[in-house]
Amino acid sequence: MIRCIELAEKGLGRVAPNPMVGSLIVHDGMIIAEGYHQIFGGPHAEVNAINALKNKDLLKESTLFVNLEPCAHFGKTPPCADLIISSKIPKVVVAQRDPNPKVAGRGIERMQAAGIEVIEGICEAEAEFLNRRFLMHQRKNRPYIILKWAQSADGFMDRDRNVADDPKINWISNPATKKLVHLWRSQEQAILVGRNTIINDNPRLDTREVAGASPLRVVLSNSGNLPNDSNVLTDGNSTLIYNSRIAKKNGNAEWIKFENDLLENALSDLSEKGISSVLVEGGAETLNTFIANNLWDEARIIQSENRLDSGLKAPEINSPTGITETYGKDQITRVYKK
Ligand code: AOF
Ligand code: ZN
Repeated sequence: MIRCIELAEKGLGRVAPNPMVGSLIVHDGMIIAEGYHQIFGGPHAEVNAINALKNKDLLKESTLFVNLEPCAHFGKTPPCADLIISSKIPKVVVAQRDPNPKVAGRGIERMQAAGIEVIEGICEAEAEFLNRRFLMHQRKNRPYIILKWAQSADGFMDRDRNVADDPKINWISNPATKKLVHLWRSQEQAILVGRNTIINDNPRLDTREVAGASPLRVVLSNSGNLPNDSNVLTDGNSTLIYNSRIAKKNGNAEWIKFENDLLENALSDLSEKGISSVLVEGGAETLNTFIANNLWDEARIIQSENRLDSGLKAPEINSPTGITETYGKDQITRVYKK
């Protein structure tokens, strides 16, 4: 099952909002075929594993492993449970059930009704962690939320904008870290910043340092007022601006208005649009809004070796149990809520 999860992970950044799924076939104690869900809309893991096997006769003496319950619905592909049944596989080992209401136990029931022995719950915690984005999206109708920020060794996020031309502005100097952040962006479906970040940094919020796809750009702003020449409005890629005043479309930018509960409504609207994860890149005010509303699942904090001595205080989260690793000259701490 750990091997299934390893295979599944190859789909990170390619299959969302679908789950990452890996599958393999074991005959006589040996893995004889492997497959995983490679691309959104493409064949499911079980289909790829079964198709990878040349000698289909072996299937009737084999066990199929898969980290998610085989599907029971006609989606973009026919039900995997039916393929497993028609392939005469006698035993299936599953890490966890699929909460998608179209599946939700029906895949397992259908296989059992056909006489297949089904074992559940193997490496369930690992499978749960693997698919934390998909599972949040399915169960809570909101995207999985990853907060990300960089801070100085003394806990400041940025220079104080009121102090002119602080020479230490470029304190995140490690280019490897920048590349890592672009990799993180390519692994999530949306990237979110507040209005101040657009005005102060005029970011492009893309993945130009890595090969992966760029996420949908999302701006959270009460007024919805952004400078007309902002990169996120002019470069031709899509941007959503959730705000409390304006509803309009202009080229690839769309202003979506919610007069009340802007953050909650923005998140459920993203969820309905099929966004299963969002990387929140700041600034401090936006990050603190997510923290104050208890709307986050994971935080990734990049800490530089440099001090700023003054400035805007970095957010604080009251979950001190993080895993810290050294990354070049920076330290990266990951915190998972609860
Ligand atoms: C599986 N194996 O490898 C995956 C499954 O639109 P479709 O047809 O691709 O269906 C997507 C849904 O199927 C997805 O929401 C999830 O419930 C399940 N994904 N199931 O048996 C797989 N990727
Ligand atoms: Zn399937």
